[in-house]
Amino acid sequence: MRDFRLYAITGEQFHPNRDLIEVMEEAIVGGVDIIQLRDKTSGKPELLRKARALRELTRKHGVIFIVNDHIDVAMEVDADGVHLGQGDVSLPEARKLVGEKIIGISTHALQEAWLAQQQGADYIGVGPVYRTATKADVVDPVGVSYVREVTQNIRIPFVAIGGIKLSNVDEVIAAGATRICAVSEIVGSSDVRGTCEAFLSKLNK
Ligand code: TZP
Ligand code: MG
Repeated sequence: MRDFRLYAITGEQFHPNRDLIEVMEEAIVGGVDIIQLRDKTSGKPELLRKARALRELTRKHGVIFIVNDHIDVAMEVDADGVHLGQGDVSLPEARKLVGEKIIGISTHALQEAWLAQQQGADYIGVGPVYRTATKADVVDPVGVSYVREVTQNIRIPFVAIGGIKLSNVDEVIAAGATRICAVSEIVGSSDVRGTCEAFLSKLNK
């Protein structure tokens, strides 16, 4: 897959008065190079509507577009890929369905990271690094020590996620992360573009 540095995931609960597409476009202008539609509440028609709109937006800007959980939606809107958790359909099963599209896998321990790498994941999520209120089915934070372990042991691209803020990202970068993902810190910001630019300037140091 094409490499990326700053990964934004949708979280509409963090901008109740702003339009999804407007917020994600601001993130793209700020330098986000991959976007994931993550929506645990909408029904299929609503999901498809959002996915189509985000596909159009990301195509216009040349940004990678990933759909969380819903392989059918990803295929229907021709997203670039899907992101799956440990409890979702297995990677080999997903690969049969998506072919060459990107498959990202959430991991919380080195054993999961190894398996994802061995099974052909295109990238892995590494986290939650810090405590986060964004994910309901919370796994305990894995800390920057897991970021360090993955940096030292895993060859495929990884993105650090979970409770990452401008105020703590330096520590995550120091542990070896070169790609960062955030939900609330980006889409909940009163200056989405500025927040993305600030993340990138830290990543580029
Ligand atoms: N997966 C691991 S942590 C997380 C997901 C989707 C939520 C991250 O949200 P935030 O607001 O950046 O902590
Ligand atoms: Mg999932």
